[in-house]
Amino acid sequence: VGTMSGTPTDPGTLLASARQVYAGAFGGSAPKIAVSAPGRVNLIGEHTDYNQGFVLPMALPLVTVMVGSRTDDGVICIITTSEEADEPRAVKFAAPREGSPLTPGEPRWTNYVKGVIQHYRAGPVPGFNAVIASNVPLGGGLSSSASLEVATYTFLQQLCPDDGDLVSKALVCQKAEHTFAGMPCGIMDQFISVMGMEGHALLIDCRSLVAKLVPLSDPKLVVLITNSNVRHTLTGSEYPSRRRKCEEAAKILGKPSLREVSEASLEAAKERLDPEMYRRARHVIGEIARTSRGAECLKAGEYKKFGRLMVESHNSLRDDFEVSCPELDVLVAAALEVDGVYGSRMTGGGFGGCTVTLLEAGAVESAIQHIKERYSGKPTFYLTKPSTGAKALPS
Ligand code: GAF
Repeated sequence: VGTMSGTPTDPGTLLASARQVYAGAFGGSAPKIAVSAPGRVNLIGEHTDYNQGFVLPMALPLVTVMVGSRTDDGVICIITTSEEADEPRAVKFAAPREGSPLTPGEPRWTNYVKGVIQHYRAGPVPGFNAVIASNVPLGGGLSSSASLEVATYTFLQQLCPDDGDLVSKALVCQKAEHTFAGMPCGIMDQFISVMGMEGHALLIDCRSLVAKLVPLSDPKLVVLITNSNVRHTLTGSEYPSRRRKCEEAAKILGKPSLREVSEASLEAAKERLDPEMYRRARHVIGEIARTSRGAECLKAGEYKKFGRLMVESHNSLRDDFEVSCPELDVLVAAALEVDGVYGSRMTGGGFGGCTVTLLEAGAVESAIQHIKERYSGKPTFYLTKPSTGAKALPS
């Protein structure tokens, strides 16, 4: 990961600092368990996962790490080193038992952890002490929450092993987000954080939950992430209301999901949907088609074609799905003015966060320079490579 305006802590340093905080807080001892789980960037396929469609994300070298050890007192004690987390940053609570489940509450950052503990499949979870550290920007649209959930699950697997089924692991983490964070997200973020593969993006079919590897390791190609540093809150009403509209549209069209609706049948049924619902459905149906075409283009090395699909995706998210914002639009427009840029779009849920730009390696410096000149805010840049999913680290 490289950046022109503030280098994120490298994973080794992150781990070392988590270990140090652990030793300071827990009597000088070394943690017996260490795990990491990545954030993600989605190349194309936005707001399609909860419509049973396709998505094409890759795991990032930005990660959440969790270190810790089992205790015998049935008490869970967790510290986060994140300065952006709400207070308090150290919490203690009893491990869940039959009749006394964990419940969501304050501070909010603990809900992602508690939700996973509560829904863990191979419980009962014993007491433990742990420290969490992350270099995934919080609320930046790069799945800091999914990386926290998946790190927690991976940590629990070291404490009390489960059967290792990766799809169920992603589903439990998604359930934690639904029930403890109140965010009715799709499966993309947890899935890629669990299953990411170095050198590959994943074309995930969110209906069958089967993923195909899409190689992405051409040294002439760069994936540049630009953080607008404008915050979004997806737990607000916008995300759930988009999701509801899509589900209502599918229902009116007599289908289980918008995945089952073709562009032609949407046009034929246009009069049966209110105009807003029609535009939302048009985005989703077009985006699902763009995503499977996009995967083919990447495989064939047709970067210009892929770039055009990225731009179509952005325009559709801006105009039909209405989840972009002026800052993201400026970042995309600026990137597209640079020679050697194939395509650019907002990535993630929207309303702030990041853009993703695909470009020739030789164009990176001029792209960053130009975007900085055009954007009135303070962007952060990440040059990223598709990375590995969650894993246990040597302790
Ligand atoms: C957020 C959600 F968590 C994902 O499930 C997905 O819907 C995404 O927004 C939009 O594509 O990251």
